[in-house]
Amino acid sequence: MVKLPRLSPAEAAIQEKVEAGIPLTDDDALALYHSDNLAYLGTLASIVRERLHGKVAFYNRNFHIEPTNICIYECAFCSFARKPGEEGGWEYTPEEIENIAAKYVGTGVTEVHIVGGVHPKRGIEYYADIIRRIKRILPNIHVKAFTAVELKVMCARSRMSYKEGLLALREAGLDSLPGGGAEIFHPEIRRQICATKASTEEWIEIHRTAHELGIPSNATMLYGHIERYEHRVHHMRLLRELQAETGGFNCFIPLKYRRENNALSHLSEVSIIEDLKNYAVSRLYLNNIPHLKAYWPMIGRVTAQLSLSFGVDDLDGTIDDTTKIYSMAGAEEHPTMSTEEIAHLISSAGYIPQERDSIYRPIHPPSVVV
Ligand code: V47
Ligand code: SF4
Repeated sequence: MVKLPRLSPAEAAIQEKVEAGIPLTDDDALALYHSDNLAYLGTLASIVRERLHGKVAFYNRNFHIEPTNICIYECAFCSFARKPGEEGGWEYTPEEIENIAAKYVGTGVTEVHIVGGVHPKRGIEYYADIIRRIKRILPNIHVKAFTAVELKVMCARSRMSYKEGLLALREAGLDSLPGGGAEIFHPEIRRQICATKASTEEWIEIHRTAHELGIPSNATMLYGHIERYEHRVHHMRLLRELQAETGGFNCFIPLKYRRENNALSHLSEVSIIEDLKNYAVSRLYLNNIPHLKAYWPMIGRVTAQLSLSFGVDDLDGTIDDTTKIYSMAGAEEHPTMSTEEIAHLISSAGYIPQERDSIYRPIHPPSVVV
């Protein structure tokens, strides 16, 4: 008879903490990252996931607008950005953005996610105008817009503090902030992959300011490039600390580095095993962030399904997800999934599909696809 591996005393001690709801230490998180026992990681992460959300897996109906890919920065992992005048660049006019929004009238979408390059000339007034135009066309839409990286530059351009800039955008209809631009907070890595854009301290300060104004936000982590496990744990520690202070994060989204068409293309992408391990450790360590999201257009449908058994409770990316950030970096070319398809993907993995709004309130009873 094959002998199943027994848990080491260290693994058993972590399990006891997880069962008792005791927050894990940085060393615990590192030990989990170094574990090769995927079944153990999935089982532990599922204890937390099911304590918080049972067998429910959320999804929402959103669409993306990327107003421009013109960017003043040159992040080493980015396949999306172009310099002004460079081939492949785009800058939508406000009217073109209105036309994009108009396509979604009557479709049942509840959220628009707006994120793009950091344009050299556009300030808060420009982006506030865009939000107002979208809300005139889709009055009930939730506007989740602008990373801290974009916000830092638009506030500076308009000579506003973060608070003034966020208040002006909220006045125009901004509802929450997406989690992008966080990448890896540790200075040793940030210096190498995105030295010049918003620093760790600035990213944290912008999210803190948003939370203090009652604007919720998400947080991301770009993993699987030159960082080590220690850097991921440091990244999540800063997020856990800010969450303990403000409670303003809705969800955490690990973003897997994709290698095509960027300055880090010589690196290989990490395996599915690493993806699942990373979801599990994130769920276990970030005990105070309620939701863990998998962005399926980037990892593919199969890994997204598996991720539900490694701590993930939320799958992002429905309707026709036109985002180019990932398709330009090697992810699925045209990532579209209908609401029926995403609900089926969830139920066939043994979970209960639940459509949500942007602050995780259920929209219909579970499993009802309207
Ligand atoms: O900050 C850029 C990442 C982010 C690559 O808040 C890459 O709900 C992988 O933040 N390989 C922007 N990732 C997108 C983002 C996001 C996505 C989905 C949902 C939410 C949310 C936020 O995209 C950037 C960067 O970390 N990114 N290039 C790449 N080659
Ligand atoms: Fe610009 Fe964002 Fe790309 Fe960095 S990741 S170069 S800030 S678009």
